[in-house]
Amino acid sequence: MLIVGGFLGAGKTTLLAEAAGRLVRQGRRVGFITNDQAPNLVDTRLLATQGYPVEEVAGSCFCCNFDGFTQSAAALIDHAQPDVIIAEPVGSCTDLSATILQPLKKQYAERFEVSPLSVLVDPARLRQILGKAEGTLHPDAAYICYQQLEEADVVVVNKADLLTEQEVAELKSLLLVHFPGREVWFISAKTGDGVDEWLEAMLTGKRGGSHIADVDYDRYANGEAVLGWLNGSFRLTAVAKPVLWAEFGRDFLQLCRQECIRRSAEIGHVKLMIEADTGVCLGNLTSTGTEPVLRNRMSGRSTQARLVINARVETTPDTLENLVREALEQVAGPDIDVTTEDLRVLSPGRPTPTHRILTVVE
Ligand SMILES: Nc1nc2c(ncn2[C@@H]2O[C@H](COP(=O)(O)OP(=O)(O)OP(=O)(O)O)[C@@H](O)[C@H]2O)c(=O)[nH]1
Ligand SMILES: [Mg+2]
Repeated sequence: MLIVGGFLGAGKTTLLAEAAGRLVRQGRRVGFITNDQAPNLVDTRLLATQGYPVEEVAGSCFCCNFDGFTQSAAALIDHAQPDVIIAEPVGSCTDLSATILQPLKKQYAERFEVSPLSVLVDPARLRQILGKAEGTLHPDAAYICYQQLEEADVVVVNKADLLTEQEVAELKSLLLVHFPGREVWFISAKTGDGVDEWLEAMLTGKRGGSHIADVDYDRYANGEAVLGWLNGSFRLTAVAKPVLWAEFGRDFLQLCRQECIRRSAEIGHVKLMIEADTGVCLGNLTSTGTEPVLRNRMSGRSTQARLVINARVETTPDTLENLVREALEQVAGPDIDVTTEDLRVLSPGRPTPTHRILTVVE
């Protein structure tokens, strides 16, 4: 059981899809458990379209629905017999060691070997939460990101392709001061650098959950509550002429970014997936300070597509809904018809874990 945490947009799904590909090439079977506060998850669609068996715990995080988590694992074992189960918790979740890893070791020692808890972090966010760059996240959201690293067995600084050697050295020494005793990796899920070595180290049989953070649940709850949450699924139909959906996705994310900047609403993650008979397109926006990133695997224009949007932004759910609807309307214009299939907006409730074990289970 390989659980990989880390803040919104740190690159968990990108890394885990990359890791799964490597395991499959080695002849190992892999299954995923994804997690969100609401259905229609880009990550689930993304992994499922790559052919992996995926179970989704939707409607609450793993820690508040431990039984849902273990039932998903049991379902995966039943229908896919995985050698490795990879689980990605919600990016705003922390205290996983006390609420997931320790209970797994205590109650399911016979069933699962629990790998070290890896926590991914984006280098730009890391600088912010360690006070080395101006912070745009709400202090309580930054607190969650810090606590995630505090409870990690293994700190994984992802997106190392964006760092110079000097920056790597600086971040390494900062991590040593803030999180002594944690194994630290610098990898790039994008280029694959360090992924094999990290993966091998996680699957050697070393047990996870050697640290438990002293999490202040008031700050944790507030750090989640400042985020508006939107999951939506839409049908897109070009009424005039066929469309390059990647351009549509990029324009939509650009508009979202501009609107968030105008409203001083920091972005946790706005991601989208567009599926058409010409292929798939993915788009991500991980802060107001960065440009959207599009990964286009479509072969040309088409007239019909399905769009899934997951947005986590520091604003109220109502404002987020208006922002997304207005951006969609503007990008679609008169030439594209947008039909909403499903739309959920919420603000995460106070986390109330099923179990919370505050001593390390040996
Ligand atoms: N430059 C760079 N970008 C990366 C790397 N890994 C991931 N990304 C990008 O980071 C963005 C977020 O990636 P995801 O894998 O969706 O992040 P996540 O942690 O799963 O996000 P949530 O599920 O929302 O918590 C995407 O635009 C990725 O392409 C990396 O190693 N280098
Ligand atoms: Mg993800």
